[in-house]
Amino acid sequence: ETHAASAPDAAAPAAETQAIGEDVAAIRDLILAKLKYSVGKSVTAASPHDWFVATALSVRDKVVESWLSSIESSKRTGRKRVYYLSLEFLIGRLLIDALTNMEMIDETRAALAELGVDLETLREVEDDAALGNGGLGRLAACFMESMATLSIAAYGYGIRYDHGLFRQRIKNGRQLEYPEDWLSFGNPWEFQRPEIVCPIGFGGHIDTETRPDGELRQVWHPGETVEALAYDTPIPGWRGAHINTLRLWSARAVDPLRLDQFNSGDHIGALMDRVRAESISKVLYPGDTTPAGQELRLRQEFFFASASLQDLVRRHISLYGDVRTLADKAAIQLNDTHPAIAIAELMHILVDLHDIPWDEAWAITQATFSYTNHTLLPEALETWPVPLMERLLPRHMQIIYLINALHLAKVSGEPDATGHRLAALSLIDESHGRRVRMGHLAFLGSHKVNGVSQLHSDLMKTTVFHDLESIAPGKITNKTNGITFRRWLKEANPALTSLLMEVVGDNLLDNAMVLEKVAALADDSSFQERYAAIRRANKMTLARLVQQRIGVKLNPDALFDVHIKRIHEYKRQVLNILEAVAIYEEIRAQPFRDWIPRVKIFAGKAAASYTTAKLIIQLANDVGKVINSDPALRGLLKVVFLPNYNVSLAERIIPAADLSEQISTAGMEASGTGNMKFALNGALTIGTLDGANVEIMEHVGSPNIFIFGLTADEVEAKRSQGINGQDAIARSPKLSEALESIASGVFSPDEPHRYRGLVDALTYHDFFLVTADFDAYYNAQRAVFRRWRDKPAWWRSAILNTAHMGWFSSDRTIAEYAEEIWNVPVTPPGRK
Ligand code: NBG
Repeated sequence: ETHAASAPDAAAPAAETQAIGEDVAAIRDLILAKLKYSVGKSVTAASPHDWFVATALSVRDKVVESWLSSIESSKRTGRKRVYYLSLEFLIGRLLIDALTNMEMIDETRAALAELGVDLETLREVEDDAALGNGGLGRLAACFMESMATLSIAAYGYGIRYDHGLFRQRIKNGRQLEYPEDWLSFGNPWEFQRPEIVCPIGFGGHIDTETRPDGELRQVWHPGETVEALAYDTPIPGWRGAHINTLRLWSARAVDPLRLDQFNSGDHIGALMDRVRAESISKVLYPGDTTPAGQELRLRQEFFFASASLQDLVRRHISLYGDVRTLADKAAIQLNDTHPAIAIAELMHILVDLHDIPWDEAWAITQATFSYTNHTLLPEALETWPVPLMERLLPRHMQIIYLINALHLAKVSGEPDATGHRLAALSLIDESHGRRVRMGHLAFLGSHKVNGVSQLHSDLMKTTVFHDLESIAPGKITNKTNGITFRRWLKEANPALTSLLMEVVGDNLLDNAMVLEKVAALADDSSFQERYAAIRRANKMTLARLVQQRIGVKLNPDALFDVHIKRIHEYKRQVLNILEAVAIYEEIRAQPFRDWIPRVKIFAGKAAASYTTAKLIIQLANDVGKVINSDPALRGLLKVVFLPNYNVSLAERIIPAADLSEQISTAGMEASGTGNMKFALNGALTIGTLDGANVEIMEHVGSPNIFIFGLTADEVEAKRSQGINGQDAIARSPKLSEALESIASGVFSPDEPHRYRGLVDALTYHDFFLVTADFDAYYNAQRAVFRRWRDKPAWWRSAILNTAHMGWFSSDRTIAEYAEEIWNVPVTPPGRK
């Protein structure tokens, strides 16, 4: 059987220089060797997946060479290491990324072509590593790439989930969740490290022992032990000069099987311990609506925090001999509160296992840790019930109590120490049952705490961390998020990258600030034409994909208006759908006005238990179904929902977008990073003054972004007056009509009342202020139309967006963390 992947012009080897020709031949031979000896297939029998694995293994060899020397050199020079602890790494595919960063992509493409294989086909067969939910996980992946690019000796630590974020299917307009299975064909990028195994304890009891020096020591005897097994993935930085490690832990039972039980005939019972242990690394974000689900989530957090801490302390001691110098040689970044239990774990290691006095241990801990907050939404600020902590992690709960007692003792002497204030400062929330506040623990155990955009960092000081900030002024800093331009410009939009490099030079990916030079060409009509032609080609490609996936035909000359991200009420997909409905009715009423053909593109997943978000997905699909099949529209408006949004789909959609929807209720989106990817690729933003939109506006200039709606302050003021939407609806005929048609079943004739509840909520309890912002949004969309009609003005704005987005490179963000939080040097990339 043959499944050779096809190449368009396999027979025509490129006319390269001699050196490149030799490289191509060497790569070709290496791929052939990998196919034969590592995959075990012949050229005639190889499937596209086999070719993918062979190609991945061949570039991996180059990566490994550089990886081993990076590790050696960090050891030799005694460099301080950065440890990025994150429950999520939303990596996506790695083949094009590795080839790009190792600067082997053109040669590999040519080598494969000589073999009759198309690299683009191989790109598509790789499964996304979807070990994250959304922005937080993708940020971790961009940061890993930038830390390697800047030659920081960094490790990412996380969990190797057997099943990443669920696969989304849309059936009858509804989201269905299926398990994702990225490891089913193996993972050519990772190395299992069977020798690196950490025991992770849970439960049990604590004994008090007397140390030889007469001091007391607490000894934790866990009731249950699970093993954490390491898998390493090398992460190459740009130009491949430095390679870091992403170490992911997989859970394993200490005994794979109870042999006596198995032999006595209880075949399933004999495996119970194993199933229970392995469930820890089974799935990303297990549902936490049940107590069992909550417990599993806490087990995951402790499992990976403890394994990572044991591993990095062991490394430190083997290199430097003394755990007390940890803070000089290690910086640990907590990506949100998910790994915050690591603070108690380090105290346990220092105090209980290394006999370090408490105060000294606490000083080491604070100097080592720092914490990034990614949301102010109350439901996302983690707290754990005290009884659960006491049962699962009895010693860590004791440690948390002691941290809290010392902390409260310190503040209770102050004149303003009212009971109210102490309750707000306490690590234990006494108001909803007794719960441990993980954000407070992360704050107290860190020397720096940061938000992810200027607005968000400012709001942290006035809201959730108001009281803590007052006892530690200056601890909260801002580190506005960024994105890696290697993936989000070069890999996603190679044609645009080449055009830009013609203007700014080929060091664009070394120093993104050179993009500023492009601004000079914003009004140059021939440059505008070339820029626009690239967009058009990207839109054609996307239109083909949409046709393939959902059978809807798109007009590539229509305005592509794109809203892709997790589905959440605060992100206000509903506001966008309402505008679509309003325009739909207007076009039907006046079909021959000079309408601008437009395609609204939605994609995103809803949490499996989030009923309203799932209903919003259904609404988008229902509205699309009616609009797309209405002949009266003559194709002037299309609404499409692309299923199974992931990193790879984002890489296809973003370069084809004309308009980027960033329309969250102001004050609720901590930063956003999709907003940066779109603006870099030249989509204009329609958005609120929320998260990093504010800073994007400052960089691209307010004429080149469509800002509308209530500000964060106005949202707060408005909410305090009540969130009834009736007045706003009464004032806006377009809004009331759109709501009425949705509520009456125009888009759900099979079930006319499907959206009654949704519309009622907007009318009487509009917490996200959709109704309050509707008219402003509608008008901003009309301003978008006016700009679109003036093509030179549109392309000028688009080019200026690209030109001024250099600051949003994650290289800039990471350089700030390195200097102001981690205290480690950076080495900018450059030609070797
Ligand atoms: C998300 C925010 C985004 C932000 C990313 C990365 C969580 C908890 N937070 O606005 O919602 O861009 O983090 O910082 O996922």
